[in-house]
Amino acid sequence: MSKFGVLVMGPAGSGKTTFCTALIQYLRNNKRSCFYVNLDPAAEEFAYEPDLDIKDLISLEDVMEDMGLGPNGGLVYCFEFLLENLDFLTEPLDPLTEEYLIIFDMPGQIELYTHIPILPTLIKHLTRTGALNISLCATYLLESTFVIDRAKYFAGTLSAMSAMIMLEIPHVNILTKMDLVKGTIGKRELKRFIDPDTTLLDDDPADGPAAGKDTAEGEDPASRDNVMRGSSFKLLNRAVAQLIDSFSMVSFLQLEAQNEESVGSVLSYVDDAIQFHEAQEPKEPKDEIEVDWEDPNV
Ligand SMILES: Nc1nc2c(ncn2[C@@H]2O[C@H](COP(=O)(O)OP(=O)(O)OP(=O)(O)O)[C@@H](O)[C@H]2O)c(=O)[nH]1
Ligand SMILES: [Mg+2]
Repeated sequence: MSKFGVLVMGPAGSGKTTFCTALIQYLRNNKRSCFYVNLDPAAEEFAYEPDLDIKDLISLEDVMEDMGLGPNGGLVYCFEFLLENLDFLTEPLDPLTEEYLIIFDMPGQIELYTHIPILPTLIKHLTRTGALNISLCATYLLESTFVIDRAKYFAGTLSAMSAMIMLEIPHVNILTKMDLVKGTIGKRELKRFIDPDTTLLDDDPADGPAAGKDTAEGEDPASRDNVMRGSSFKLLNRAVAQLIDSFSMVSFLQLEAQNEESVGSVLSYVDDAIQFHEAQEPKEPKDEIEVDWEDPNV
């Protein structure tokens, strides 16, 4: 029996929990079953109560207090604890049938997706044949408001690519909160963000006349403004953009969480990536008509 799931990742505040809520609502409206797993040990508020919540295993607040750790160290501790107690996931997920979409709502600490090998270990457990055998699609969410700050946009895109390379499972990148930028950016311009275009750095509206120039005499080279418009910062951004370009792996879907059509469209990409529909049992036709072949009127 196969199982299906979607892992919702992305930086803090990128709209992960809102996307999970919108997905659950959409699945319910379309008579599909889902199982909501919260893996953010600091999350408090939910529109839909999780079916499984990491806070029932371990709470970030307790860890920070008892171990004297900060929020990031505390989070890493919580995930290491989860990896030592995988039955917490296995037992409730094991009985789920192929009709369910299991939604994993992840925390927003970016280091979890970039350089700590905790997630690959967790994903191996979720997807391995013989263990839970979940056909899993990763989604990586990035705020569309990043398009205003191109350096930030490329940094975010690099983190999405890093997660893609590290996790090695089907992966969909999503620009969220599209309603916030819709009226402010033209279609052609938006396309350059959907398929990252390195030339975005050549015509950055944030560049003033001083951009790319080294610090003038008497100015503090370490001040934030000088660093951000200095030639080294430009070169760094260009290198990041070229790295993204040379892999040509990243492109984005667009999401407006309050728009049902938009949520349905993102879900169809996820369904395709995990081949959800191919695994479903054909449903019995509802109104089967009995035909009496002996009847001369038929
Ligand atoms: N306008 C708009 N706001 C959104 C959308 N999606 C999320 N938001 C808002 O963005 C903020 C953060 O959303 P969350 O869903 O909590 O983000 P998150 O990624 O789960 O945050 P963390 O779990 O703290 O990392 C909230 O105030 C949401 O209401 C959207 O599509 N449009
Ligand atoms: Mg959240």
